[in-house]
Amino acid sequence: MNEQQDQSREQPRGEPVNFASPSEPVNFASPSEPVDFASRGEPVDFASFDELVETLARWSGSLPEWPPARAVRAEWEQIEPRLDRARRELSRMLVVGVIGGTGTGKSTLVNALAGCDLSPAGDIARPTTINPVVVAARDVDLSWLPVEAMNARVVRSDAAAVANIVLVDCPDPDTQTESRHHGGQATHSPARPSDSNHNRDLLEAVLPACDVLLLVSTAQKYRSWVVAREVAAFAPGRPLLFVQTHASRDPDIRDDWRRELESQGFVVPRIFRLDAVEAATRTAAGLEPDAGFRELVEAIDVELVGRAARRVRRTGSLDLAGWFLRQSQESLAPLRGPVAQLAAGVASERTRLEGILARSVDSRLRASRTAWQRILTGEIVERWHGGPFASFLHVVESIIAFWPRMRAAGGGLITRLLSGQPSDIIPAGQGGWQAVEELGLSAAEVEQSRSILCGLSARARLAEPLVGRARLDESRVAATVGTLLERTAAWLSSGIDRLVADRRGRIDGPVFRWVCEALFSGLLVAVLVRAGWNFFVGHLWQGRVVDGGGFLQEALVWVILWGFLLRWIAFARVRVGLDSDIQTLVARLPQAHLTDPLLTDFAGAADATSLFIEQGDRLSRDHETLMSRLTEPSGGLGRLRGDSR
Ligand SMILES: Nc1nc2c(ncn2[C@@H]2O[C@H](COP(=O)(O)OP(=O)(O)OP(=O)(O)O)[C@@H](O)[C@H]2O)c(=O)[nH]1
Ligand SMILES: [Mg+2]
Repeated sequence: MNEQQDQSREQPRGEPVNFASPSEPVNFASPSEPVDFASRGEPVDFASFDELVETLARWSGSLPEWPPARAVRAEWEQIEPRLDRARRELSRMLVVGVIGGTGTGKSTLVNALAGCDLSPAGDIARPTTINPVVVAARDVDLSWLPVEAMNARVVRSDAAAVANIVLVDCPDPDTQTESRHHGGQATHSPARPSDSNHNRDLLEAVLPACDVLLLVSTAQKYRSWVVAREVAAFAPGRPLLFVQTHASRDPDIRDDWRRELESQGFVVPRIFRLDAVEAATRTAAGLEPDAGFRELVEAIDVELVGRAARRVRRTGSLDLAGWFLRQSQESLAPLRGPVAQLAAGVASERTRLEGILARSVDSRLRASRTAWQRILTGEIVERWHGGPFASFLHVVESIIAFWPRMRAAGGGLITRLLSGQPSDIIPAGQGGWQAVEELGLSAAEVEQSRSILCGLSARARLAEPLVGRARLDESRVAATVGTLLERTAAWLSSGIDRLVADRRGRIDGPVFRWVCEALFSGLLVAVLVRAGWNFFVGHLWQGRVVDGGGFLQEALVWVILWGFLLRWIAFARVRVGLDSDIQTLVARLPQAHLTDPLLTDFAGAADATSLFIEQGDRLSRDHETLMSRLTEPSGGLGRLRGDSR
């Protein structure tokens, strides 16, 4: 028998008209829902709850590689079917499981509620109830209840108290094994719950089918029967009723019991106190029930029947989701510190490696004076055309271009970039650490950072595949170094371009250019005028002997020297402040996150785990908001808050 046929059972007798039709597909977000809730003044939008459930499902499965997140997922997989079932069976009548220590009067109470002796009760043998007894109204179809799996006996009752609920008289999980072990003899042994206990299995079959748990205890049993131990696993999301029996015989222990329960994490708004034997007697005699029993019957009617049943399920679902969130938060709590430390560790190791890279780049750039000179002069000369000084510069440039270029061939990344060679070529056989040695990033430096982060990861329970090892294997070294080089080259070449463009702008103005041209041309004109004067005035007019090519040679030397002086002044202007510009360029290096590929696995893991924890916090807040919008379900129903004090 399975639980899915609940949609097709009969409408119970005396069912209030507002009870939703069983065949109606029920969903928290269905349009009919808000009407029901609005009428009760409960402003919870259950579409929001559906959304929360969906987000919880997504969140719990979002980081399966992280063991703590996997544990959260495993917990969710236990919870989800119950939430789903509660949603599908929103309008089905509630199953109330009566549980408690042996001899506390569970069967007597069930009989009192059922109005006749349906479940054997007494003192002849302990425990009296061996198998669960299911009490339901005569016309209620129980095909949805896993009676066989529960090993239960079904009995029918016409009593009003059980007209709209299904009662299950559960055997005491503490004792059944012991009694069976002793051949069913009446032994009142203080057996302890254990996983080998057959009754735990039985309870595990019965309790999942129960929507509400009715805890029965007595003045003698309420301390020794540790409710949390037996029921805690099933209590989340299940409203609870607490009943002290034997009222005619025992003192009132409700205050003390409440404290006991509260210390176990239960919310206990109310404890009923009644005498089941007396109640049964009065019912049989057709007398008015006494106050305690009447209050319980009324509470069942008000809190568990009709619309209240729907509310119980909804509240229970919300409670269950909250319980799951609290459990998750609790299990993630010890990891908050380590995850934050890992994130901080990634940041500090990143800064350390960036510092190493920045220092190397800085010293390399400063040391490459010749290369800077060449790149800057090359840039300027390329742009200067059409004047005698420009022509002089071009001639000088083409003469000196050979030697330094040849020397610059090969070399490291910075040398290649400054000599205008393509930066994207990693020389053959240099895929390993030696390719980035020039940048100061040796295998030892990187391994030092990675081993620190490995330690922090282990504390945050992060391992492969989320994070790698301290020492990268060859293929990863090649890939990482390749990416690092690529990024550094791209960043450096754009930085160098910007720097060069900036410096070029200082002398590229027409005024400076024309001043240089004028000064250079001035000497040329002076030489020509002097030569013309010598020839025309000195030789032809005054009859002096022409001094041949000597003057021209001398003039040429002066022109060249003057040209070089002007060239030096022009380039000096470009060079002034180069060091501080390099410093500015290098200061921007951290923003480029160039060393990220070296620690990318740790950074990714720290981000993913922090995000997982943050999302859990956000979901808890969302849940709290939903809970705060839900008015307390009732004055009588307790619940497991989850955090025992
Ligand atoms: N005076 C008094 N006696 C009660 C009350 N409830 C139960 N008893 C008696 O306590 C004894 C045990 O009651 P049961 O109902 O069999 O207890 P149980 O919890 O079902 O016990 P198990 O089936 O063994 O788990 C019986 O003799 C009952 O008559 C009560 O409220 N008042
Ligand atoms: Mg019993």
